[in-house]
Amino acid sequence: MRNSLLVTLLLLLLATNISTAQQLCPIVPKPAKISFGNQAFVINTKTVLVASPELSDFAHQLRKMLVNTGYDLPIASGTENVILLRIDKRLQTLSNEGYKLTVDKDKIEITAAHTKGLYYGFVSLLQLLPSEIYSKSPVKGIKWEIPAVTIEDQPRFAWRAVMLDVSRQFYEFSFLKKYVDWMSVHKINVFHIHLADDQGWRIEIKKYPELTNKGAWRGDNEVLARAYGSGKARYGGFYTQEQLKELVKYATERNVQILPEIDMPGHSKAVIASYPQVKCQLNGELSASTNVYCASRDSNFIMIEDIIKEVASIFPFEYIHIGGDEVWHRYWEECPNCQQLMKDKGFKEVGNIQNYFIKRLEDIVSKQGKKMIGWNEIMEGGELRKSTAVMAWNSLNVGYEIAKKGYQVVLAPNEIYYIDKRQAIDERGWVNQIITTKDIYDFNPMANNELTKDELKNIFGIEVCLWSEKLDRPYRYPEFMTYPRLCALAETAWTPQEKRDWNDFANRMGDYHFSRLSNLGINYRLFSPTAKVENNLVTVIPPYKKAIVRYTLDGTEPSLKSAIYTHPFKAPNINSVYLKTFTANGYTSPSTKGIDRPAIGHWTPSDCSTTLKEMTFDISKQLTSIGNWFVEFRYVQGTSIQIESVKLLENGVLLSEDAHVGTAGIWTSNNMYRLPLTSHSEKATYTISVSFKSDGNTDSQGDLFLSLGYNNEP
Ligand code: TNX
Repeated sequence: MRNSLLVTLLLLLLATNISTAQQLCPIVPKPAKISFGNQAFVINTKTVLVASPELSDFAHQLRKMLVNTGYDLPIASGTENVILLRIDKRLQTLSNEGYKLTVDKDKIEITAAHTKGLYYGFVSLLQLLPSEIYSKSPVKGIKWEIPAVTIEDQPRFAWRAVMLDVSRQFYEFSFLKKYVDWMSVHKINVFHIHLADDQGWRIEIKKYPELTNKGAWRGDNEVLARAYGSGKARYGGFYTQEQLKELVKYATERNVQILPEIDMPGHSKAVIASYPQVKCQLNGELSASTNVYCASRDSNFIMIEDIIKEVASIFPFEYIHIGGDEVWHRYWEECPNCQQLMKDKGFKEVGNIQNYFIKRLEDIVSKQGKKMIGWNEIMEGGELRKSTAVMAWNSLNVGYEIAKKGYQVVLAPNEIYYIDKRQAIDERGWVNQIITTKDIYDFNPMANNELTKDELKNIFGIEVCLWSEKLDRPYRYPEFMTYPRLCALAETAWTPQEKRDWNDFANRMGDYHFSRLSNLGINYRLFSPTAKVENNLVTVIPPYKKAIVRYTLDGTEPSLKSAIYTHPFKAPNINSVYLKTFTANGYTSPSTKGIDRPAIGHWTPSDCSTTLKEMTFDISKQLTSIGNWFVEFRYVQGTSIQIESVKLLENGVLLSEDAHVGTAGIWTSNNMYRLPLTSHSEKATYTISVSFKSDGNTDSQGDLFLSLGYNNEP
């Protein structure tokens, strides 16, 4: 009896020891090295910040990051209950951004070769505290305890970035600051702002006031036409140079560099609308549609130089982004002056004009003491300076090819890192592709066997891009699109590949990080549940260990009143099982509507024709109740199809029809067809008849899905 008690005690002791050793790391992105000790440090009235005089300003800044503890930490000397900041040049081996952080009962010590590293040490320190440290204001009644740890940390990539397109939608200045705040929590260090595009010019340029007087606005009485939900009313805005300087200062304090982008020579409708002389000499429709600078006008380069000069004076970052993407060469082909330029310069193809233009931009940028970066199309038509960096967006392979050529590359491949794409099939997004947080997390940008180690070193950064065409609504959707996908990018960019593991990350998000995002006030997308179904038995897969999953069986949104999932259940209709994740404090994910719904049919190249064609599918098995049913066309590959109408028939008799033009392709629009069913008969045969044609090539392929409308509403 006594013996077994002893054994139990021993086992218990062992178990607690193991659990401290295996303690889940709370920090996102996960540090390169972390180990846990035993006795925690507690911030209290005795705590002081200790820093040498030259770090005094910096210490004051860090001190503010702890205001939520309610303790106004003095900067003083001391030996007990101290937070010590120290520069140690020997830590240069961890790069400027690396740091060491040790926490024990009496002392916290952060050391780094540079204040950038000290800052990141502090960012990690905050994530060892209760998540209320990120609240809007001081929180009472919390024990501000920091577990004993030893961390040695440094980033995997030098360039860890997010891009925000402020042209297609205009964001209030205050939003930019919040965006910076949030990214700095994740050790993201480059904020790329897409300041000029066809739909709006967003930066004050003193020498060319019309750029913002006119080019920042669209609507029915403006030089720019309405676009993407902006409507008839005047829509737009811009940032003054004062504001942008303030943003730079704000970002610098948070280790964030601002990369300004002025997209040229294409995507320049806003410039052309404000200063029409910059476009090519063209006639008719071409003249009206052009969004490309004329390459033959020398005064265009003078204007660009003036603009870049002002841009360079606002942003201290060593790079300026000049765009360079999607330039429609058609305009240069049709412009007599550009044709003359080709003859004069002995250019063989219009692509050489692109190279000529980009090289002149290189000269202009380097005259300001800056390096140039541009989208991968800047590589068209000839070589560039090796100091020029390339942002690869067309595909991952394009990025690798350019790195192979010896250029510095930032990978921003649209197929993985475009966070304007939807996160689930029934959410808003630019194209049909779904990119989840897991997709971003699971991708290793350095996994390429074709490149040598040295060539791979040319890939010095990774970046996600938030294009804004479809972000006009709902309110705060950009936050939902950015988080938590940016958390996944941050960990890819910071943490050594061998330390990355999706389950570990998902649990860390669930245990710690989602509540930080909540306290920061971010409208993030909580992970939705998934499920497996076998013979109507539903087994839910919670997205992380502590996830609370609630479900309904009747196609209604799960609420706090719905059943909590505990074990597999039988569902009469899989289509109307809805699942939703809830956090402990009631924040919810979007619902998973229906589980693993199989397609009700497909279209293949052999079904395609360039004239209208009918296809019929029997859906009696799936159409099990009354309600607003939707048929959705999901493109898989090939060219797109155009759908003209979808009919629902009962025993061959027409019940309802939705006739509207929809497209299913890489670009998808109006591809859902609504077919209300007001009475349902068990014995009837239900079929749908689809009328569609394909665009040009007949190699299109895709699937048809059936779903019951949300809450039975259209
Ligand atoms: C392509 S990415 C563009 C953008 C669009 C984006 C939409 C790039 C350099 N050009 O202008 O917003 O696709 O996903």
